[in-house]
Amino acid sequence: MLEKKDITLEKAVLIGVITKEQDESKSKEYLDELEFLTYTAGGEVVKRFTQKMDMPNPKTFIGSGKMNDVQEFINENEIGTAIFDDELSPAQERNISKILNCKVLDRTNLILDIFAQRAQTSYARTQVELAQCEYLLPRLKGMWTHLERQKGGIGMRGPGETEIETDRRIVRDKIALLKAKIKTIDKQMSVQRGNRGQMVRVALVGYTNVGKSTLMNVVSKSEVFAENKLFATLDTTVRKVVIQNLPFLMTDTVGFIRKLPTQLVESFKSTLDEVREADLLLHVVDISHPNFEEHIESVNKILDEIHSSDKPTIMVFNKIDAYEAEPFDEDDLMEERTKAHYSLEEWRTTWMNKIGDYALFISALNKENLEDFRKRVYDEVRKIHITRFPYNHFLYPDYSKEDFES
Ligand SMILES: Nc1nc2c(ncn2[C@@H]2O[C@H](COP(=O)(O)OP(=O)(O)OP(=O)(O)O)[C@@H](O)[C@H]2O)c(=O)[nH]1
Ligand SMILES: [Mg+2]
Repeated sequence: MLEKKDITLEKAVLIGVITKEQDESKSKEYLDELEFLTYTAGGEVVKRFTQKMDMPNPKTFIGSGKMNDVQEFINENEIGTAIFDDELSPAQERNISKILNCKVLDRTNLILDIFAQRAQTSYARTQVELAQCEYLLPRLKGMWTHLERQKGGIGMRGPGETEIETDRRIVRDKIALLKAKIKTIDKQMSVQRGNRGQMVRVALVGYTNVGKSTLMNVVSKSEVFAENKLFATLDTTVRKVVIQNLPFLMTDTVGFIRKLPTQLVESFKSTLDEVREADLLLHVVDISHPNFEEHIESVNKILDEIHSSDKPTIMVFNKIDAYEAEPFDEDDLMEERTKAHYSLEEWRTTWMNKIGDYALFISALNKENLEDFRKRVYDEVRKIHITRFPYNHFLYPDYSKEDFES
């Protein structure tokens, strides 16, 4: 049901709003991300529409004038998909689909769809399917009357594809079934985790596409799939890593994103257990991304939701090779100097300085500063290790560069 299909790029338009909380540049950044999500899902963005308003219209998200523009454009250019940069309420989705007469998706839809495409193992598939069913349930009413479900493509993969006639009861039964299935797998996984003994567990966490898997591969010499698309990783990989004789476990897991659908956080609960049960977090950040500070906030918010925000955490600022400050013209008196103009050195003196030792600056791709990285991780893992195995203390001296060749 969740087959990955060859798809030609589907033409889509994006629709976002500019509000008091979300100024023009924020709105642009969000739409950039939405475009990246669309591309990852197999779509091509032909045009973006934005509207300034105090808050989204409760009936149709944007106003009727703007909606006319969108409708005209869609008709003239044979666009099949309109994607809204927020979660639409079931009523909004219905109203808009009636007006536009094309496939209407929101951010949540898109993320769920990418997860469905990317799920490799039956466990990940089951988790995604559960999230999709939960998203679908409140939206069933009248959903298929004006649109044939057979249109396929983005947002249409997954449950429901063969179940146009489904009523809520069937979906509810399915949810119960999927939950039971997940519970069984959870038990097995939890036993597996228990079998790993008392080894120190380190989890890579971070926004999607920041380089977690790349770092995992460099450090553990493994071959986890990494690529320049969102949500390359859905299944958790655990590897034994040894730094200077000190063994520990490193986990690479699913990336986070702004407004990660709650259904997904819920159903990926056990995947996220790897994070919850970790002794040390490596919070990887793509410092070359203009929005990296907001990414950190989103990740922290999700860590908080899964009760993991008080763990020892090393912030790993990755992609320093790609960092570029916006050029600043000192003579242009109209231009105000902002964070976007900071050099990496300046960044280091900001709040990053306050976390001191717990901030690292690396390039996983170019293998820059990896020695620092190994040393910091070694020190931190060692601290935890010797509380668990006090008699092993003498085995692991302070990390020194000379002794360490690998
Ligand atoms: N320039 C640069 N690119 C990097 C660096 N590290 C990773 N990348 C690239 O960033 C992209 C994403 O890398 P991944 O390792 O797949 O990122 P991830 O955090 O595992 O992503 P998800 O699994 O999607 O959450 C890939 O194209 C990598 O080659 C780096 O240090 N510098
Ligand atoms: Mg990954």
